Amino acid sequence: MGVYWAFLRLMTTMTDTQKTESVSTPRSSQAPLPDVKTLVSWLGDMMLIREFEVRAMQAYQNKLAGGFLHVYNGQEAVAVGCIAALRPDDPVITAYRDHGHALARGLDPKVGMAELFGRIGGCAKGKGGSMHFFDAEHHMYGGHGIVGAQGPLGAGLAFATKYRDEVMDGGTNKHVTLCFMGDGAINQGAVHEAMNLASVLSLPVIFIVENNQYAMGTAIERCTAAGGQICDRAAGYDMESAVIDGMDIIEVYRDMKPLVDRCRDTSKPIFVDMRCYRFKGHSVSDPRKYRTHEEEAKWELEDPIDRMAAYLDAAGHLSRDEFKAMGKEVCQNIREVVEWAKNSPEPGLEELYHDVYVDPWGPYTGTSIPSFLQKRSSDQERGHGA
Ligand SMILES: Cc1ncc(C[n+]2csc(CCOP(=O)(O)OP(=O)(O)O)c2C)c(N)n1
Ligand SMILES: [Mg+2]
Repeated sequence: MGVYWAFLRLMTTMTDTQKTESVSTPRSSQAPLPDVKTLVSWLGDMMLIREFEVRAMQAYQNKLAGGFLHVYNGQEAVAVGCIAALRPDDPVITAYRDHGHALARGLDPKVGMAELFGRIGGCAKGKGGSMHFFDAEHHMYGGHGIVGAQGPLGAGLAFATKYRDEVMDGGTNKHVTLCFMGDGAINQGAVHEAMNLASVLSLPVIFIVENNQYAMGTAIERCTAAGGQICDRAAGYDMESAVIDGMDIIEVYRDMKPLVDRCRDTSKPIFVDMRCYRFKGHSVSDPRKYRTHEEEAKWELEDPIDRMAAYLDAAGHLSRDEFKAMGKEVCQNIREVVEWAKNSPEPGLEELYHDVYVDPWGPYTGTSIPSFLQKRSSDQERGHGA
């Protein structure tokens, strides 16, 4: 959070093309803001996600975390602002850059960090890692590593809630599903099938493209036809769409809330082009040679945490000293999170085949059961298994 006042400068230096505005949500229909306490809590949530990611990267370099690691630095306003527009029981699903969404949804950061470290205390008992954060209690349905895979799943979640709400609960309840994806996912066939089905079946789902302008090292204009106007694709599915400035949590919330409310009321899908930028590489091992330092520096001036802190300060809601104190508290919190995760044991070998199929052996009929599991398997066959 180096450039605290940067956004004020940015306001005077941004060109018209860099500014985004909602296509289908006129300013007059923006939602009013909640109370100050809630606004400050959004800032705290974004700071928590940022610090979680900073410590996750350190842990990765120290070999405490393995596999892949895709951090969310720069995009915090998207997850926190969108999820603030939901009810706690609305489903959320996303891709592999998923830590921010899970934390914004209420996942205990200790449990998230333990998942990164491959420990039993993790949300998937350490077996999923960074790309597979899952928290059914908070209606966070992953964490998906296949680009675009969450598109059909998001439509399916919306179908499930609609069926339950309308058929089983007699229309007394209505849910909205948020299906986040990267800009790289919009060229996946499965996403288009899901959008078509969502429109045809009138499903209450909002497809939110976190348009950070790169799919791994490939810039959107190099791999996506008409990449500057991806909302045009929504028109092909007779779907309402909006462009939102994803670097400003106030804008995210004020634009998203009416969309969420409308989706809940009408049970019609919506498509959002959420303009944002990831501050770090695609994954931690990405040297970022496909973009310039100047470009990165320009976008860092839009840091969503600094912008929110400056907004609260200018409005007289949070002084700079109070902001610093919040930062210290978050750092201390995440230090404890890392210690907790380190102290969580690794899962035992017997966990290897658990939670894969409902029946632990699934369709397995072969003879190559690992020796350490042979006793357990024969116990199960005799009906003594867990
Ligand atoms: C179907 C499929 N193809 C390719 C990959 C390899 N891959 C992993 S991430 C990625 C880029 C996705 O970029 P984007 O959707 O913009 O998400 P971001 O990383 O920017 O959040 C690719 C091509 C994959 N995981 N799945
Ligand atoms: Mg991207």
